[in-house]
Amino acid sequence: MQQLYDTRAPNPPSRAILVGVNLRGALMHDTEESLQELRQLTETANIEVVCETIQPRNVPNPTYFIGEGKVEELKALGAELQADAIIFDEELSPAQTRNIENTIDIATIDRTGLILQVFAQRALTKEARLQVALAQLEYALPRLTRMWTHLSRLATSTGGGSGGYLRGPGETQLEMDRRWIRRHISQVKKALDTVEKRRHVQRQNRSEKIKVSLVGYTNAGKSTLFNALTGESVLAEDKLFATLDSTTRRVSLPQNQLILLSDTVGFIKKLPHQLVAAFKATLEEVTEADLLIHVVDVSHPEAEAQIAAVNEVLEELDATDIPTVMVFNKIDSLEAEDELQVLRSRYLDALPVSAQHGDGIEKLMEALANRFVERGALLSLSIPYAEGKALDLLYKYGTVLETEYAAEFVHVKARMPSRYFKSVEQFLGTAESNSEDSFSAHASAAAE
Ligand SMILES: Nc1nc2c(ncn2[C@@H]2O[C@H](COP(=O)(O)OP(=O)(O)OP(=O)(O)O)[C@@H](O)[C@H]2O)c(=O)[nH]1
Ligand SMILES: [Mg+2]
Repeated sequence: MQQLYDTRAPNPPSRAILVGVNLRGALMHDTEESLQELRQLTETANIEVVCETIQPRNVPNPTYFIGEGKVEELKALGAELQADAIIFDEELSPAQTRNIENTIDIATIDRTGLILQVFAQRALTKEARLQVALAQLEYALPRLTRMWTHLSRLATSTGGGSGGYLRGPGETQLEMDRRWIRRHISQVKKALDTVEKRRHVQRQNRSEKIKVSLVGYTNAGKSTLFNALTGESVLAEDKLFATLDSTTRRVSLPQNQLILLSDTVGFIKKLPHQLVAAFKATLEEVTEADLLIHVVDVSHPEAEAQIAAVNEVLEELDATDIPTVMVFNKIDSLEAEDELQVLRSRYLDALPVSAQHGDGIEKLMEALANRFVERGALLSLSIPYAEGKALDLLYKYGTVLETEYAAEFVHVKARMPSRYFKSVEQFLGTAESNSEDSFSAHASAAAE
């Protein structure tokens, strides 16, 4: 069973040539930036980059994506530099991958395959490993190239010895491999189902609470900000996809509201759709949030393109309607304040912070608190001492503004979101203390 989600290739490559393609209409600068990110991904996968090359082309060559001459050039270069992988900054079709591999005789990996490798290496929990395994298998199904030969080896090891997985009559090796992958996909899905049911129960327990989720490009500083807001110490490091699992903690905001804050997996340009699909359960922290905090690394030269990439993934997740607070992180790394001007003019409400140094964190907390205050109606309540639970609920879901301990009652002024009214309604106080906007607010909030 262990192998079911142990998808790390037994002999990963160690020396790679990176290939970018500058297609007609694309800016060379963008191709270079993208290749730079591919380099970071490659290094994250513990593969050394021995050479980088960019080929300008009008359109992709259907057989090889790049030109035939370039393939020959790569073959010579690969031999000279002792490369054991060619990594393309594009999504190659299964046929293109096969054609290049057959000609060059070096493992050929595309951007999607590399991202999957990084995820496979970084997945720590059973759930993350199963999710990555599912994405890898879906990706492998139409390909079955060299990269996946370990899967066939795995087939014999999980298939119960030589008799466990025999080729059917007239079945080619390829068909057999495909059959094996399909069977494996359904096994992984089943195992994932079990893990996710447990997560679902956990989540149901939280359904009454205000959920806030950090989203953003990988390496933007989400985990660092999570730690700054919660006092936790989840892993934050200068690597792509340091976080694959989500972590949720309670955070108490300045006006006493409690929220549940989640840190989760980062996004990247051209995030493989197999991964988005496989990580659906983990990403529910995002899709079911009441509010998103979009963390941007404003010291990154590609900050704006990264915002767009994050928005694209949010669209794919159908999460664009969730209210979002934009946070400009790493302001300590800016060389000049005016570097921010363009972004600032585009995102007027964005909050500048340095998650690492703590600048702007208090303001962010206040901004979050104000958002949730707005959502509640103002109430005056008189709660008998025996009904302490109602007071707990106010502290938990609402904002307690004033308390006065009298002989028989605690008189409380608080704001409470409409969905929790029912739980405290019976303690609504006198007409005098409700003379502010409470009843009308109550009525309009209840009608939401
Ligand atoms: N200078 C500076 N560096 C920061 C700041 N916030 C985070 N970092 C650094 O940025 C790197 C990435 O931070 P993480 O918090 O791991 O980023 P993440 O968004 O969680 O990244 P993934 O989990 O990989 O998607 C780390 O090296 C942090 O120390 C900041 O405010 N200023
Ligand atoms: Mg992280």
